[in-house]
Amino acid sequence: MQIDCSIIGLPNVGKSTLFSLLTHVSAKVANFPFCTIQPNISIVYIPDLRICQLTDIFPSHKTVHGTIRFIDVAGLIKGAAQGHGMGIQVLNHIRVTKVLCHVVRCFDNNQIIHVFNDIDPCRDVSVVNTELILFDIFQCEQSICALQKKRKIIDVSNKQQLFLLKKCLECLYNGVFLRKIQFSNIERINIERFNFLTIKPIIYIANIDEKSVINNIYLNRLHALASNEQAPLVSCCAMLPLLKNKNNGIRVTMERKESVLHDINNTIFSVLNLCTFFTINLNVTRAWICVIGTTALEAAKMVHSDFKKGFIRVRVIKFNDFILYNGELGVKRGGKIYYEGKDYRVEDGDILKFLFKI
Ligand SMILES: Nc1nc2c(ncn2[C@@H]2O[C@H](COP(=O)(O)OP(=O)(O)O)[C@@H](O)[C@H]2O)c(=O)[nH]1
Ligand SMILES: [Mg+2]
Repeated sequence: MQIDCSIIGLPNVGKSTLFSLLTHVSAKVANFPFCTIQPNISIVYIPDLRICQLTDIFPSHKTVHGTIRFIDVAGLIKGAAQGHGMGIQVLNHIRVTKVLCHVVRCFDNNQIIHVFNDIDPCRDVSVVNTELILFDIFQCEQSICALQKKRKIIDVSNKQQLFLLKKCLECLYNGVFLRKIQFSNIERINIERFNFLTIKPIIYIANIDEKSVINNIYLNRLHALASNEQAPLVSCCAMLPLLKNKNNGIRVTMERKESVLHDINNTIFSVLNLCTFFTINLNVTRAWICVIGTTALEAAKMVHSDFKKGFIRVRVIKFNDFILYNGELGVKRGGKIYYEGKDYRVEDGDILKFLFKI
């Protein structure tokens, strides 16, 4: 499953700096708004120590980790939803992503331009969030119009769509993010195709300065806002300082980079409700990312379309059993191999083998 994550926020808050930190791809960074014009896109591997533990016991030629694709876009300003400052292009780019990482400036530095000339994270968040809502209102109104034009050939499903869109529009007019609304399962499936922005989970990323890690008043304010919205907040220093001692300094910087990536990855997993299952054979040990609750049949399709077509059953070994019993043979002797049907719900750490007929 492809996980696309966009990095959004006001201009000049450190989005591209964070993107470079996460992806090791050097994006253009400069101290002026709209330095980023075309989106920067890069895929990063999700480090999962369990893969090493598996290959220690059962070596394979190659290992494949799960991935996340990060998309760093131009900054959003007031009026973006009406097209100011490439707003429409930016908002359209983020429509196709699954989660929004919203970078908020939480550091003082007179040398770094702020579009409003002062630091106020809650105001900054509100400016960007307003544009997200306005863009959704625009999309929603357009979709309602298009459906109403089809009125003469209206069928039950169109009626349902119309009802659903009107429900969304009312919430948006009241400034309510669509992710706050309780939708039925059917409504959730129907609404997916509209790619609304405010239905996507948001992760706030406080870009703090090394000097103000402790007692950062901006961070405290942002914390209050995020917990009020029940949105996760990750704090990091997007621009890691170059440390004095050359060798030791590089190591510490790498560790910090990994810890930022780790925090953001974990938060993405949590907001998107994701888990990892594994497949092992002599050629490759591979981690697969799926939504918690994915059935064995859907998981089979992810691995190979033939596995779904000819699905018979799935052999499940729990990761902890694999380690405890030192591999497949031990697990077998310990009676810890399970065979499940197509409706089995995959759990985090499952090692799956699909049995299928051609
Ligand atoms: N002091 C400090 N400066 C930063 C930090 N993050 C970014 N900057 C600087 O802020 C300016 C804008 O950064 P950039 O990543 O291009 O911002 P973007 O427009 O949001 O992509 C650049 O001069 C960066 O060097 C940070 O954590 N601390
Ligand atoms: Mg940028």
